[in-house]
Amino acid sequence: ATSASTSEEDLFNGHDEEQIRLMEELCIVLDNDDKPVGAGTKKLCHIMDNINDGLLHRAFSVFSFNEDGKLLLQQRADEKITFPGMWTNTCCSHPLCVPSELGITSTSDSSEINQLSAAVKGAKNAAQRKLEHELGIPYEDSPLHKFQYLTRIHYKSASGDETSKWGEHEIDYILILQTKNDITINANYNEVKDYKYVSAEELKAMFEDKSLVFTPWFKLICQTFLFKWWASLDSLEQFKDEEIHRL
Ligand code: DMA
Ligand code: MN
Repeated sequence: ATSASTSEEDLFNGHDEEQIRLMEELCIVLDNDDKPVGAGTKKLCHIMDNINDGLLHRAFSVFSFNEDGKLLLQQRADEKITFPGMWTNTCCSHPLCVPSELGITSTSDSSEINQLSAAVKGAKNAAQRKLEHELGIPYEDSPLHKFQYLTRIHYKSASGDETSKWGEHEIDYILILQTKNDITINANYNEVKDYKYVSAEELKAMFEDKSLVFTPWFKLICQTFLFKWWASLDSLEQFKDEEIHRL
């Protein structure tokens, strides 16, 4: 049978059933100023043709550090439809179109600052949910008050080369989580292939290893902000802003 280039069989050909199922999740579709304008399936939000037409959605990125100041990295599972097998920050995903993650404000306090703080709460709830789903980190090891929101990053990237059908186009909420050394980690191998704690020096050495591949958003954040944050984990407040950094 003939089919368009973005037919169902082409898009999901050879992919993992569980990861195909997760493509039904409802992401928060945004305008350029991070204002929610609707819902879109994870599938539609990550199709490069739609992204090239301007489709943008909300995301979060967690950077979790232990008491020794080491950062928890993960290597994405080969089952992931987007960016498989790549090394990246602790945990990334999307706040979903559910009340706890949408960041709904009442009309009486709809100032921009209140909208941002409601959206940050939604991102923290989503982050707690996904740390548990991907890495088996129990909620008691990631209490909501321990997440520190820093800023937002707007970026776009194809998953693989320019010909790839999948990609990302997000406004990404950056969350820092500082934990004890002995938190529980119980990886979900459908999500995560490997994980490890690294110092800044160890991460820089990993970047020199040509056999390792890193996600584009993690590379962008490393090139811009990460090492400044990392050097000041005790005084992160100075880096907090209400901006959307377009990378
Ligand atoms: C998407 O992460 C979010 C960012 C910031 C790239 P992901 O592909 O790991 O999402 P999920 O785990 O929901 O598949
Ligand atoms: Mn995304």
